[in-house]
Amino acid sequence: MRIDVITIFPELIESFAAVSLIGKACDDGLLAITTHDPRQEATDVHRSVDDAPFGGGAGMVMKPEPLFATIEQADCPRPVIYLTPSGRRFDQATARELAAGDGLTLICGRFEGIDQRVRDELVDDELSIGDYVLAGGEVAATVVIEAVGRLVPGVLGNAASVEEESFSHGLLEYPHYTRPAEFRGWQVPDVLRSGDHARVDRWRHAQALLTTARVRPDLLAERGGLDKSDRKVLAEFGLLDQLPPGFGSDDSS
Ligand code: JF5
Repeated sequence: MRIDVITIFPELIESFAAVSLIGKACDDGLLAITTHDPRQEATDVHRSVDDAPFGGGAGMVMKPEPLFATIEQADCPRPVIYLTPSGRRFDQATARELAAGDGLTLICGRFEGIDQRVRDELVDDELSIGDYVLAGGEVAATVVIEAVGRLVPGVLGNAASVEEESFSHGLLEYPHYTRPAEFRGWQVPDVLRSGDHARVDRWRHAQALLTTARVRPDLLAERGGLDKSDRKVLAEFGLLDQLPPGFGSDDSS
């Protein structure tokens, strides 16, 4: 899979892409991450990539010529994606769709953003990693690279963990424990040490349901709320009364 990144801070993306899981995937030939600096395409003596906005107002806007020149000259892979708080929310479903393709290009904006003609004529999709404003799109690009890259076949050692993980089944993760069984007096739950694998699976499912109900009730609603078997497994571990208001089985509202 080829991922090209248009950025005036290529070293930010390159340092990220050189290490850890993504660095290994690049070394193994599974991922090819290439940066393109639009400043290299700027034609004026100052190598300007930004200019004042037409119509006035605060801040600067990234000029269209260096961005068009960069993308056309590098023959960047599609889809071309602009990272912006105005985009549609990037999520695991989008990561899966992108990982199923053979490449993508990420445009990192700086200043107030990029000239609208780049968005109209060059960009295929606009993605946001969340409802906050960054100083530039580079950190958002690293988020997309990691979420997509780890789904490319061969990048993760253990394919089972991809299938099992959070969001694949629309629930948040259950609690994880490792040795020691007692740490500073805090015990690992007995059920995890019982050797009863079916009961362990039910406990984990009950914990995932409870955490999701408390932290992300919207995810549980999307999944269709709690059904009869969900309530049964919560009851098995005495967790029904820990559900937040609105999920209680004795809810009279
Ligand atoms: C950016 C103008 C792009 O801030 C972001 C961002 C937030 N969520 N997803 C992306 O991107 C950088 C800032 C200002 C355009």
